Amino acid sequence: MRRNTWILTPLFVTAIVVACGIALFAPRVALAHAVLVSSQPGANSTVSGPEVAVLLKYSSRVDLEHSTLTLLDPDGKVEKVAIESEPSPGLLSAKLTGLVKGAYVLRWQVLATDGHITRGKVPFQVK
Ligand SMILES: [Cu+2]
Repeated sequence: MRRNTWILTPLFVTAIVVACGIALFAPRVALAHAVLVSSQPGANSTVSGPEVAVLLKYSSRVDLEHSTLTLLDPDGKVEKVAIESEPSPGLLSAKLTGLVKGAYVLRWQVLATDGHITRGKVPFQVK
């Protein structure tokens, strides 16, 4: 019995340290890279053209110089969209102009301050 206790104790301590390490560290890693929290236009929403203001809110600050927006129009043409500004950390603004009726996909790629690139898309309709 006593010998078993001596063998198990270091393992048990190691297990606790590892579990705590995961519990403390994992959420920080998950929060550090930029995840899209909300968008305007909203995903799968319908908006009025021909001008649409874009606001993309991320979970962390992003590097504007290494972040890109592109727009896929109803004809299948892809166009680069200029990011206008970052009104607050992690919030990107842009303006879409000359939109016609149809289905669009706004694609985003951002570089977060932790060095991770995330990307995604926001499909929307113009009525
Ligand atoms: Cu990250």
